[in-house]
Amino acid sequence: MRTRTHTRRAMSTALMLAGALTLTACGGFGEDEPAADNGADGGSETETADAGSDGPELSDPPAIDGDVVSDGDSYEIKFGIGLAEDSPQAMSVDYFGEILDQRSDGRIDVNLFPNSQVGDDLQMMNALQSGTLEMTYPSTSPATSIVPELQLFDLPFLFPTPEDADAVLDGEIGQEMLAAFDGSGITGLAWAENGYRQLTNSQRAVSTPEDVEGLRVRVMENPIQVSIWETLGANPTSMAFGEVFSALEQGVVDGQENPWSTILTSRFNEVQDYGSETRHVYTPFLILIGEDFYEGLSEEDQALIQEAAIQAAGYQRTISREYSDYAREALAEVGMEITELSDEELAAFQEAVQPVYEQWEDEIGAELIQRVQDETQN
Ligand code: KDG
Repeated sequence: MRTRTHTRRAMSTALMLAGALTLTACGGFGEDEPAADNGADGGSETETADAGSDGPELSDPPAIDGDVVSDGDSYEIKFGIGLAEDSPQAMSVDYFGEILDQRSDGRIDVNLFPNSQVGDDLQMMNALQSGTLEMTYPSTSPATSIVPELQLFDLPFLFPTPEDADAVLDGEIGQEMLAAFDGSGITGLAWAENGYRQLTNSQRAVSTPEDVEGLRVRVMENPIQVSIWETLGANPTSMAFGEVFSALEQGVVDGQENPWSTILTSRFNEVQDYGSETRHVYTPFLILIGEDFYEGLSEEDQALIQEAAIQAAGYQRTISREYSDYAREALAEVGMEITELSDEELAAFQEAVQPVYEQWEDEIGAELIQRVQDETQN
């Protein structure tokens, strides 16, 4: 059961960042979306779900232990994310900030900027490279423009279970992928979980690939995501996450695909009537830090930040899976018609997207794909 956390949501600093970053419209929500919860001093207390509320019952974060590094400079880490302040992604950043606050003896202050406030995923990664933002937490899909090897994770139905994903992300392949950021201006610190993606739309219940024909589907800014939905007969449009809510609301697209917890915390159910449990792609999250910023820190602080990122990522995967079950039920309760696929219907989707493997195998690497399939079939 999560407890009250003190998290700085500094809107005032976001305005200062405006000059340095290209601000997108407040991401992911309609006009009436409340601004990020922040106080006059940028500080705020965030009430998170507890057993008494009708929110999800989530595991508490692990107790914070480890050496305290008191010696060193005091500084701020501005941490931008695309999702809402009540998402598992944001909760894990809160925990990351608590670890650093305690273990740096108050020297390191983490400021969370949720809802694509300081840019979309691509803009936030560019801000890490230019030094105007210190950390961000994107899906792998938009990061393929910086590290093409990450395209592996865009392949449909790659991980049959979350444990299969854990084995790859926490093994050699995951470490190789994080190391592939070296020299890009960004340092990869840890792997978290966006999760299994589900299709939603405003037109009809979807249980077969034929039902997808002609649907205008928003996809992440990534060519394999476009290929998947073109192969299924849809009409895909690449778009930054922060623009999705208004595009759905205005009917620019019929549907989108994201994990249940993102669909709920981004309030897509307000503009989407149908959900289908397709689980068509498992998307990891990356915890990233600006390379120059990180290399400029003491070795002790680098180690502290790396440890905190790994701990926060592990906690995020736990609550991501807990939250997913809750979000699916909550979406049904607020009226979304959710279609579960039978084994035969799921097999039909898996067969229908098989050409995506043939189309992208040469670019991603047949050997790498085989390494993952060997890992997941054991
Ligand atoms: O911060 C992560 C989000 O911006 C984004 O990656 C979520 O899966 C996502 C999407 O559909 O863009």
